[in-house]
Amino acid sequence: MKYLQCGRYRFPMSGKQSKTLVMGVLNVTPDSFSDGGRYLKLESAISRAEQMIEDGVDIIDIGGESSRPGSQALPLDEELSRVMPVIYALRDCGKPLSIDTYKPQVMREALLAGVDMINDISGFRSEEVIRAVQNSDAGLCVMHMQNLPDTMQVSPAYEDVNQEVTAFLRERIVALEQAGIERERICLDPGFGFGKTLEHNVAMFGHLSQFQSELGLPLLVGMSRKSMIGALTGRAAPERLAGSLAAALAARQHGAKIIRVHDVAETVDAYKVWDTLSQAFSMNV
Ligand code: 9MG
Repeated sequence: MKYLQCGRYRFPMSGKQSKTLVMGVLNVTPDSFSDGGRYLKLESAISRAEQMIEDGVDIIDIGGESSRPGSQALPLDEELSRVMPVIYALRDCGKPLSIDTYKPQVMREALLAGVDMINDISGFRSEEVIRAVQNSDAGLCVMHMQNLPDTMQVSPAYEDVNQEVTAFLRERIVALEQAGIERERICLDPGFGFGKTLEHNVAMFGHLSQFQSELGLPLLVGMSRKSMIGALTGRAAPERLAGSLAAALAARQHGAKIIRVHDVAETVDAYKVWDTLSQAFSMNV
C-alpha cells in the first residue's frame, strides 16, 4: 500500500483504508478575520480551525500571504508574525498542520514549531527551499505555477499546458529525490488558477488521471471558490459553494487524493452522500 508521510501522520493513499483527504484553508491574512487586533485575530483563527475539526477536516493549511492573482509578496517578518502564533496554538490540535509558504525561513520556523506538511505554491524551486525541508519528515506539496501571483494571470501561455506541468513536476521530483527526500513525502498539484486561463484549467482537469499515472504520486487539487468556478457559473466568490462542491466531487472521481477547500463541512457531507449512494449503486449492478 502506498502512503503519504506527513510529519506525525501517515496517510494510506491506496487500498481500503485510504480516503480522499479534505484539506481546510485557514488564511491568516488581514481580510480573513475581524479587524480587532492581533489577539482577536488569533482567537478567530483558532475557532475557525476548531470548527473545521468538528466538521471533519483531515489537514489544516495555514497561510499568511495571499496568493490571489495580483497579490504582492509579503515581508518575511509580517508573514512570520501572522502564521507562527497560529501554528503554536494549533500544533497539538490532533490534526496535521500544513504551512502554505514558499519562503525557506518560514518553512524552517514552521517545521521547528511542529508542522507536518509544507505546501509550496512555487514547487520547491530553489536549493535553499529544498535544504529547508530536507532533514524533516514533513509531507511536501509540490505545486506548478507560471510566473508569480502578482502577474500570473496577465497572459498565461503554454504550447501544451499538460506537458509543461508534467515536465515541471517531474523535474521537481527528481531534484527532491536527489536531495535524499523520500517519494513517500511528496504529493503533486497542477496548480489550478496559478498562471492558467479557464481553458488551461479545464485541459488540466481532463488530464488529472494521467498526471497521477505518469508521475506516480498522490495529487492534491485546489479549485475551491476560484475564478474558474466563477467563470463556469457566472458567480462571485461568496456564491461559489455549489460549483466548488461539484469540482471537489469530480476531482475525487478522477483520482485526486487531497482536496483543498474553504467549505469543509459541505465538502465532507458531499463525500459522505456520494459514497453511500455510489456503494448502493454498485451493489445493485
Ligand atoms: C495556497 N493555495 C491556494 N490555492 C492552492 C492550490 O490550488 N493548491 C495548493 N497546493 N495551494 C494553494
